[in-house]
Amino acid sequence: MGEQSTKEEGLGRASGLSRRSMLKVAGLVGLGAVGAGIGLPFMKTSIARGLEQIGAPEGEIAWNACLVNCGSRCPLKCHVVNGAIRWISQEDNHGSGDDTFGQHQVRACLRGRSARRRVYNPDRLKYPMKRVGKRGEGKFERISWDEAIKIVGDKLKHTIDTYGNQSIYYQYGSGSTGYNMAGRSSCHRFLNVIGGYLEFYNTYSTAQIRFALPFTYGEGYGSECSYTREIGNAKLAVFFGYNPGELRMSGGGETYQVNEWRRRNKVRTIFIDPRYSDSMLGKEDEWIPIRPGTDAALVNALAWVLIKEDLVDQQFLDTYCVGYDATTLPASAPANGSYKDYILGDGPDGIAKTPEWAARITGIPEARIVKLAREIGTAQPAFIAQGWSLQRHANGEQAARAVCMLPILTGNIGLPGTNIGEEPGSYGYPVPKLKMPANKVKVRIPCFLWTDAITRGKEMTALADGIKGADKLEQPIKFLWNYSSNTTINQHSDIQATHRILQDESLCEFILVIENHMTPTARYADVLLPDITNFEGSDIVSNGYAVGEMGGPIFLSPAIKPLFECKSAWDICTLLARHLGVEQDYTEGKPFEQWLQEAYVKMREADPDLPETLGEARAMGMIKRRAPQGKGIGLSKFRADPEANPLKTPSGKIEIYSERLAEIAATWKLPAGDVITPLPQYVATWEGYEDTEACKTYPLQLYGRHPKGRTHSTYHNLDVLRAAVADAVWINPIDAQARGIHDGDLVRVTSARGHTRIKAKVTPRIIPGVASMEQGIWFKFDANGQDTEGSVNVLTSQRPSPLAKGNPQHTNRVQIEKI
Ligand SMILES: Nc1nc2c(c(=O)[nH]1)N[C@H]1C(S)=C(S)[C@@H](COP(=O)(O)OP(=O)(O)OC[C@H]3O[C@@H](n4cnc5c(=O)[nH]c(N)nc54)[C@H](O)[C@@H]3O)O[C@H]1N2
Ligand SMILES: Nc1nc2c(c(=O)[nH]1)N[C@H]1C(S)=C(S)[C@@H](COP(=O)(O)OP(=O)(O)OC[C@H]3O[C@@H](n4cnc5c(=O)[nH]c(N)nc54)[C@H](O)[C@@H]3O)O[C@H]1N2
Ligand code: SF4
Ligand SMILES: [Mo]
Repeated sequence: MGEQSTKEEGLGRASGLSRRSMLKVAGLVGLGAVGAGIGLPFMKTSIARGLEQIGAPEGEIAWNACLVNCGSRCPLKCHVVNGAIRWISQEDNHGSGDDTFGQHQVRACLRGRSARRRVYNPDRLKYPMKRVGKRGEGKFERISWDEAIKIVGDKLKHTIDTYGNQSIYYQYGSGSTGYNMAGRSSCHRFLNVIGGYLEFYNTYSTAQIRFALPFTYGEGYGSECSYTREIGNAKLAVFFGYNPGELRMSGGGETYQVNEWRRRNKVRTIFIDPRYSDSMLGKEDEWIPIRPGTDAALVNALAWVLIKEDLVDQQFLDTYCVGYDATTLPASAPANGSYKDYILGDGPDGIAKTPEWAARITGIPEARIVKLAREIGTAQPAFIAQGWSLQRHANGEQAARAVCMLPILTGNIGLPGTNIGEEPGSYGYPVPKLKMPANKVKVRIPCFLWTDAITRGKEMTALADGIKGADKLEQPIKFLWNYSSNTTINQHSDIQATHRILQDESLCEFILVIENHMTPTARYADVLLPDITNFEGSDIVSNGYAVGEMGGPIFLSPAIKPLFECKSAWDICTLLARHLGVEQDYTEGKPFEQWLQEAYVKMREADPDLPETLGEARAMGMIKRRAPQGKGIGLSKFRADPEANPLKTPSGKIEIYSERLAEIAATWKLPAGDVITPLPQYVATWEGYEDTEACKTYPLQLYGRHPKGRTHSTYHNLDVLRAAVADAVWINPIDAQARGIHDGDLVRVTSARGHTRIKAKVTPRIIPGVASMEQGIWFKFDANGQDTEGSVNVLTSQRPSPLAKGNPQHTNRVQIEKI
């Protein structure tokens, strides 16, 4: 029984899937009799064993990994038969099958296990191509590699000669995040060799939170998030929009660890989310539904109760923080400008942030707010965390800082069982990177503002548009380099607006796309180059960023030869460098394999227990390494001795009131309605819950969350995954009934930007007044230029958030009607 229950649990934890769905993903559905025949043994064993039992040959083994940006990085064991990947199984502790918690198997989820279907996909790009129709039409003509390299190389030279290197933009892309030396590093190295390129800062993932929290905790705060194991030392865990069950699905990832620590130590856990997510599914102690974009209002009222009931840790606030009350308020702040003044109604707005005040905004009953405050104020220690959805809103910077006020007010920082309010931290095993010449272009743009940098580049300034490294941009983007990214249209906001910008060839003159598949972005390429998949290449990669304390290097080797005429990014860049006369500078005379061998030597110097040769390491796949002891409690050194270990804030302390933000608020040029405040205040925004004007036409709030069946748009074109995880817009029965919508009906979702159609999922798992759909669906226009597929980004806005100039893609107001 013991073994059986572990394995059963193991299957669940790795996939979040029912046994039937697992069979489906493994391609076994339809094999009725065989499937039934393996019933009992299957329960005891893994999917890999299940396959063995129906006679799938073991084949040659080549280790690779799933390199998407889900935060995990699962090793994938490729079983190669006659030169083709026949099936994929998982990390199994080098065949031992050991699954002891802490040394558990890093099992791939449904996506990684289907990766073979990405490799052999009908959408796979086979040859270099040049565009013959209009951008977006998808009309291409096959060309030779020689011609492709000449077109791209000449265009690069022309762009540099005419506009300068600053007009070459390398687009954000998370398609093969895991690559360490291959992939995007090769592209960056090449672009630096030819004189540099316009870089972005921020990411679509964490623009607002990573920009905002340094004002509170100082630069580099990210390494101060507590590992998931601290949940096991807590009495209470409170999660804001944190959904590891759907987002960190690897067997080695956060969801298993969070659940295991909670279960072992019976940690009371409260989830705050507009949606009853899979992270709960009966395992939560409580679900507190909240209106999107209003978490900061909830925090304000919790603070009000904590202050009124004397549940704040005054000593912590006096010793470690700036700006809680008059005692530590900086001299430059207004006399009534402290956090306590703001909460109690003594600040400039004169509003007491009572539970009654917050109940109206958040939709959470007053009594429940009071109870939650008391729980947080009395449970010592409490582990407070937030996912990244709160910050992907128009007031995301404010929300992210606000949630951190809960551990700060209660002194739940720097001690076992606590966390600083961000997502849990993760150990990153250090892996050498590809040697990188400096980028001579010093100016950078926020990654979300690339469309602006095409249309009005020369107008963009540091004070209005967050340009860094210079006061303004000298040139608009003229050459767009897209590698491993669907952000040139599908993943960026307002697809119709982006389409119009890209169609005008006088603006951005050239779009290079290096891809595996004919994606929506690929359809906009001027030249489209077919990349190998990682299953056709090599690299040494580290674990992902959401793996708790268990990491380690993974050694990728080619399972198969490059398909068709596909080439690696390294090879493409070598050819381009040759065309431009800088091959020696690029390669330094070394083939890619030699760069890897040299990197491995360095790795062994740092970690002598690694196998002697890279070949041996490759045969092992992943080599697990736990985080060194003494890591994993956020701000523990600061807590122990704040004088000796000051934070990297101007005061060296936790800045509840930030003088730097006060200065930014006074000097930056912000559009009407945009607000930056020195305190972590709640701010109502355009298309937020309190936007009564937008509410007249668009009564529902809507956000596009991250889907289980895809990582963004990657894996979209796999029929088995689309069948296993059906896309739909979630709508509450109250809202559905008012619109005559039944479960499964086709509906039209309309925002001020455009509309799309999708099936409705009528469910009480989402609160009234709010709708949610999975982002990442590949859009397709009908004859009227409207999307037919259910892509959320025809609904989202290109207006950036005030401080980070990040993507507020979760802030939308829509109407939903039955078609
Ligand atoms: N399966 C899968 N995993 C992924 C990804 C994927 O596409 N698919 N993407 C990966 C990437 S790149 C990233 S950046 C991360 C993204 O991680 P997140 O940004 O954390 O993910 P989201 O899906 O946006 O939202 C997480 C949860 O927050 C809730 N939520 C939305 N708005 C609010 C709000 O205003 N307040 C509160 N309290 N809750 C809210 C949603 O209902 C959802 O349950 O996930 C990674 N993991
Ligand atoms: N509305 C809305 N929009 C969002 C979000 C949201 O929550 N809501 N989330 C945002 C977030 S957090 C992110 S990170 C972005 C993600 O947006 P992207 O970074 O664009 O990620 P993907 O959509 O997964 O696209 C990655 C592309 O890389 C390709 N690819 C994969 N492997 C390889 C490879 O080895 N070589 C090459 N050349 N290509 C490869 C895939 O085929 C795919 O087309 O989306 C953002 N967009
Ligand atoms: S998508 Fe993430 S969890 Fe799933 S197999 Fe890939 S790396 Fe692992
Ligand atoms: Mo992301």
